[in-house]
Amino acid sequence: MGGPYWRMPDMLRPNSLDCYWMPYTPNRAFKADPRMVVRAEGVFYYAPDGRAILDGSSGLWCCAAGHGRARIVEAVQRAAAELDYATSFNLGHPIAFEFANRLSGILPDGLDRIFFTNSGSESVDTALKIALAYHRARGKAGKFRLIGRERGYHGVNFGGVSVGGIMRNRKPYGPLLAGVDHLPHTLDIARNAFSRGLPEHGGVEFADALERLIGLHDAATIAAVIVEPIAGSAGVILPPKRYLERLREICSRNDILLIFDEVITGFGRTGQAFAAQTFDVKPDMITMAKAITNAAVPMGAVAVSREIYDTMLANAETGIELFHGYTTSGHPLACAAGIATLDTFRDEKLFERVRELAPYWEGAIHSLRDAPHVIDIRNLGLIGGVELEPLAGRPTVRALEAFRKCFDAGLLIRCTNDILAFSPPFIIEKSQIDQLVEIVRGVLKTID
Ligand code: PXG
Repeated sequence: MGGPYWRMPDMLRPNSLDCYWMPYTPNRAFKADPRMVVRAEGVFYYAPDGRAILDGSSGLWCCAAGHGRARIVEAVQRAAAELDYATSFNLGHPIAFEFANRLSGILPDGLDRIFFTNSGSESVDTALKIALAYHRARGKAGKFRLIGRERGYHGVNFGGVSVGGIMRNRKPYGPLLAGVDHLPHTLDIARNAFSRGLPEHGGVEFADALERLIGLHDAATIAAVIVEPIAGSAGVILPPKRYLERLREICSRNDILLIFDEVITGFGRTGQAFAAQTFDVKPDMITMAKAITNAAVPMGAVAVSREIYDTMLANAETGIELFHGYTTSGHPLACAAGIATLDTFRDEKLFERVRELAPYWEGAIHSLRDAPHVIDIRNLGLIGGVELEPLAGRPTVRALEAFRKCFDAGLLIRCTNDILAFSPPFIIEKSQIDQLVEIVRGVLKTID
């Protein structure tokens, strides 16, 4: 075994890989042939041997402003020295209020009450609980049902897995939450392959599946629908035209809350701060995480409509209106990182940059259409998905092989099923987009 990991200086190399149980990783295979990074700056990671690896996935849809941003680093350092920690239960610290105020400034109008969490998974479970508690506060405790979507990913906690629609995330964990149902996913390669931006076909008909679920369960039992405006983890699945608008209409007509899970699409990825703005559809809650702090410190949040917040407060006769919260909700270091991240997005006009780069990105990624194995390409903002024909009888193998070979060729991407997913930092240059596409093209030519 002579890979880069084994060439690390002894001082840098951990003495054993055994103790760390890595998440979402085949641990045995990984530890036999580890891939490591030891540093990051701008759009590059650096391997132990000093090799630069172009970050085609912003870490994991996280580091939208690029890596190692001095302003964020310094803000976190200052915050750590000033107030390392304070609880938010019945005690305030100014920076949490300040960050919530700043977030409200980039959210859709009226979605400006912010609950802080530490991850996307916690944001999702928080939003689902708020939905149930809100209906109860209005005297509608019978609205308990939660509707997700096939192929949806809403994190790994029990609520999120229950409304999620990825079988392997659900199967080991028993019956999950009761009272959950799922909409069909919106991927329709037969009709929409190689769409640029939003697909043309199926929007209204996919959304109308919600009418059927209402027919089955009765709207009086349904609390909320949760969807990712663009499904990320399942492999970049875009909403066909009119889909989100139609879901909004049906939810409003039936007194059902609509939750957008914007853990991936939030913070400029689609060219506006939130996909709700890009698509001009206003949900009742937005969940977020990842790029909220450029992932420099873990954090998540739920933006809640005033109507929900005011109703909860008005109906809590005395005392606490929401029995929910985390020890590290509104952590000072995370809030400091978040404010510095918003400053960076604003001062470097990074959301505008996404809008400017998007047409170039679209052209570049769609140039892979003729590469071997490619059966669909999907894009929006600075998001791209390239779907490969699965190897006969061996699904996922081909994309995993592409992922490994891209890494060896100096490019980090994501793969899921047989889909390659791309989400580069917003500071990527056009020449680096070309480099990314050429590495993928080269790799696709070499795999079976
Ligand atoms: N919702 C959505 C839409 C997500 O994409 C989560 C919730 C959960 O966030 P946390 O912070 O709890 O992980 C996510 C996470 C991938 C990939 O390969 C994406 C995520 C996680 C792991 C892999 O695209 N997104």
